[in-house]
Amino acid sequence: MFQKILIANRGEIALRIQRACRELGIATVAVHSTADSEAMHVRLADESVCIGPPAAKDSYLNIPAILSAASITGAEAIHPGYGFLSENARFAEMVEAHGMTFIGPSSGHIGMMGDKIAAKEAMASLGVPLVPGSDGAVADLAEARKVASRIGYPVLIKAAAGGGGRGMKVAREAGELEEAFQTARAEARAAFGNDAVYIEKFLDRPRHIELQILADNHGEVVHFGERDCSLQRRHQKLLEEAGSPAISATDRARLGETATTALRKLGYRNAGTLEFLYQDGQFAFIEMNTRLQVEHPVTEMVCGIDLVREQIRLAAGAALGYGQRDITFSGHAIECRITAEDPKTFTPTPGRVTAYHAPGGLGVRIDSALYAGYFVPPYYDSMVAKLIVHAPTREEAINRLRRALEEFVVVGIQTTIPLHQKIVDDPGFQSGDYTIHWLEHFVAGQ
Ligand code: MV4
Repeated sequence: MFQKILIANRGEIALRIQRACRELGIATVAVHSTADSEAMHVRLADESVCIGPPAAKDSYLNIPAILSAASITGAEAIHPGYGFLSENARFAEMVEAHGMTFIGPSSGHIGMMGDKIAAKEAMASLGVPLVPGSDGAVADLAEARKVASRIGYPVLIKAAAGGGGRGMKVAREAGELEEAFQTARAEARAAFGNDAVYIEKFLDRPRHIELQILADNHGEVVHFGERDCSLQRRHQKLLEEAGSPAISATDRARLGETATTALRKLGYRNAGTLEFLYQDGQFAFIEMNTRLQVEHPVTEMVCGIDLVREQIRLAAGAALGYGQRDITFSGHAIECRITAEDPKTFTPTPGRVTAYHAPGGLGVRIDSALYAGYFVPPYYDSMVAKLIVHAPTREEAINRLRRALEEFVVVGIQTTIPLHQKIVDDPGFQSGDYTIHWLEHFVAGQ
C-alpha cells in the first residue's frame, strides 16, 4: 500500500480523498493556489504545497508544479479527484513516467474515452447498445445527409472531443442539417482544436442513467448499480439518485452484466462510469467517464462501500476481493449539489461565510469544505456542499432530505438550498417520473 498520496484537487473532493487516505493510514499532501491558503483541504492535510496563483491554469492545471510538489514531498501516487487534470491522458502518462502511480485508469483508456467516437466504437464492438447513428466520424455534409435520412430526423450532431453537452447541435428536419452540421464543426474546431463530429438520432425525452464500475488490475470487474442524473440545468447536475426511480432490479442486473463483460474484455482498470440515455425501456450508451464522479456518494450509501478507498487499493495493485454477488443494494439515496449561487438567477455568489451549521442525524451525510469564516473564492466551481441522504425507501429519503435542508444554515452568501427545498416539495419530482428536461421547465416556472 502507498505511504503518501498527493491530492491534485481542492474543495470537498480533496477532503473526501483525504478521509479515505486517513482511514487507510496513508499520509496526504495537499496542493493549493494562493487563493486557497486558508482552505479546509490545506488545513487538514499532513503537508501542503502552494502550486501557483489563483487561476486554475496556473495552479490546479499546472502539471510541472504538481509533479514537482509530488517529487519534493515523496508522494508515491497522485489522486486527481474530478475536473481539473482527472481526465487528462497526458497527465496520467507523465505521473507514471515520473515513477508514481496515477490513481485512475491507464492513460490509454482515458484517451480512448476522451474521444467520444472511439469510445462508442469500442463499446459497440463489445456488445453495448448505442443510440442509432453514424458509424464513426461524419466527413462532410453529403455523408451527414445520408446518415440523417437513414436514421430519421431529428438528429444530433456531436463533437468527438466534446462530451458533457459541449458542442452539440440539433437538426429537427432536413432543412436544418447544413446549418447545424457546419456550426457544430466550427464550434468543435474552435473549442477543442478537433473538428471531428458524429451524428446520433436525437432522443426527445430520455433519462440520464449512469452505471458505476470498478476494475482491479487482474481482470476482475464489478458494478455498483446506476445513478439517475436526469435533474440537471444547462448540463450542470443539481440532484442525483441511486437507484433510479425508473430502473428495476432486473434491468440493473442486465445492464451491469453487459457493461462489466465489455470492460473486462477492454482490460479497463480502476473506477469508471458509463453514461446511458434511457427511453422507452431501452438503454443506449453515449459516453464513459474515466474519473471519480461528483455524485459517487449516492452509490456509496446504497452499496455500503467506500469507492475512493477502493480506487486507492486497486491502484496499489490489490485484488477487488469480492464478486458481483457480494454487492447488494440497500434503500435509496439522494444527493443535492449546493452551490454558491443566487437560487433564482444562478449568478455566482462568492464571499465570506459568516455562520455555518450542517444538518446531521440518521442517514444524513455532508461532503463539504465549508466552515464559518471561510471566504468562497470567485475563481473556481461554485459547488460548496453536497447533501446526501439515505433511507430505506425513496419516500423516506425525500422526507429526510426535506428535514436536512431545513436544518442547513449557510449565512453570508446565497446558496441554492431554497431551490432544492422547492424541488423536494414538487409533486413532479416526488413521482419520480421525470426526464432530462424536467428541471429546466421547473426552473422556468419559478
Ligand atoms: C443526447 C440527447 C438526446 N439524444 N444524445 C448531453 C450531455 C451529453 N453527455 C449527452 N447529452 C445528450 N445527448 C441523443 N442522441 C440529449 C442529451 C442531453 C442531456 C443528456 C443527459 C443529461 C442532460 C441532458 C440535457 C440536454 C441534452
